[in-house]
Amino acid sequence: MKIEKVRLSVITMPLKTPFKTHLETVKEREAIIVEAISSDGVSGFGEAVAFTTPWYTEETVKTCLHMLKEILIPIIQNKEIEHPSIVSKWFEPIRRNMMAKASLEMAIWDAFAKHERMPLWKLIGGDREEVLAGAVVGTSSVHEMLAQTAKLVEEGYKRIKIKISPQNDIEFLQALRNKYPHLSIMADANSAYNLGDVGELQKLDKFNLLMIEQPLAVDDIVEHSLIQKQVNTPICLDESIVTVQDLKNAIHLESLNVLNIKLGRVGGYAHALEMYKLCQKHNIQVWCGGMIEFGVSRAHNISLATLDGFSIPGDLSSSSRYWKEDIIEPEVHVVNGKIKRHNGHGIGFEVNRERLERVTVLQEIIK
Ligand code: OSB
Ligand code: MG
Repeated sequence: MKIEKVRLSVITMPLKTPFKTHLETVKEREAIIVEAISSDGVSGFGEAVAFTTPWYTEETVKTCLHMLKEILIPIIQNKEIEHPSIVSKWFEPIRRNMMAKASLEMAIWDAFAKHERMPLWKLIGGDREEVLAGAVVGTSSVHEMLAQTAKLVEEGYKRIKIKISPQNDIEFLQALRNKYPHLSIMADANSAYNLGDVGELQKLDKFNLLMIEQPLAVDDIVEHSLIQKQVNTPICLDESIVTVQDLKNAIHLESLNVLNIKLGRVGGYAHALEMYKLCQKHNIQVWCGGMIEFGVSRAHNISLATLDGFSIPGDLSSSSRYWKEDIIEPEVHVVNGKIKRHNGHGIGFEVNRERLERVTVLQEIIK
């Protein structure tokens, strides 16, 4: 298979309700839909999940656009691709820029699976018929947090993650636990704590959380290990694990018990699969993270989460969690806390081109 041209569509859509973390409030989501078109006319889709501003990682929509156009697409264009796992090797001389790399790499995996006339989940070795869903609540008031949670629980979600910081953690978690004594709850701090907060973090043990995600700095591995030795709640890393080497270091230091795997953060499938295998070998649990994404990335997440080891519900929610109308057909639906995988070729969902056009603010075709 050869990729002859790539269509880049920058799209933008408002969220139904703003998503708040201690770092940023996301009201409007911008992303790039990457369509890799093979010389046989087969289209594969990927999504660059960077935000408009660099609050989660250093990438932005504009840096991704630059990387794709000037650096990454020229590397893969019109080269024979015998298997999509080669793409991340071709990208090795290019430093970081994981979300830009992932968006093109995942489009190529989709196109390749379609060429092979098989589902992408099968190509990567998945087998779960249904993946385990979960929803995330990012608000600044307890009232709003409880209201959103109640709606999600009613919709069948069995696992809720809330965004916390030292300013609201006890208040939020106490309220949530009082109302839902048996719900699976996770808390994501997006680096809101530091080593001196160990006492504060120990106080969270009593809420019986599934895990606490990324309490300390985005570039820390050492201090998470020190914290994990002093708190009972399992530590899950997100931002700290960008490369396979990061994961090896973290395993070596026992800095994590759980890994949140995001295709975008780690540069695509090849790295995600390598990390998955390492985690299995070292008894680290894994789940699929979310990026407030559109349908293309949602579909890829579902493929990834069909791998047997994805035994913890991920940040995998219905299209309707954030969007009035998604860009894929059918939309993603969570039923009874699960999402059925699709058995069509590639990602198994179709991009609704008319809908995509309507939300596109910039389009370029790289030939
Ligand atoms: O830290 O996991 C995170 C969303 C955007 C950026 C970072 C994170 C998140 C989430 C997932 O928490 C939200 C979702 O996609 O439902
Ligand atoms: Mg996180």
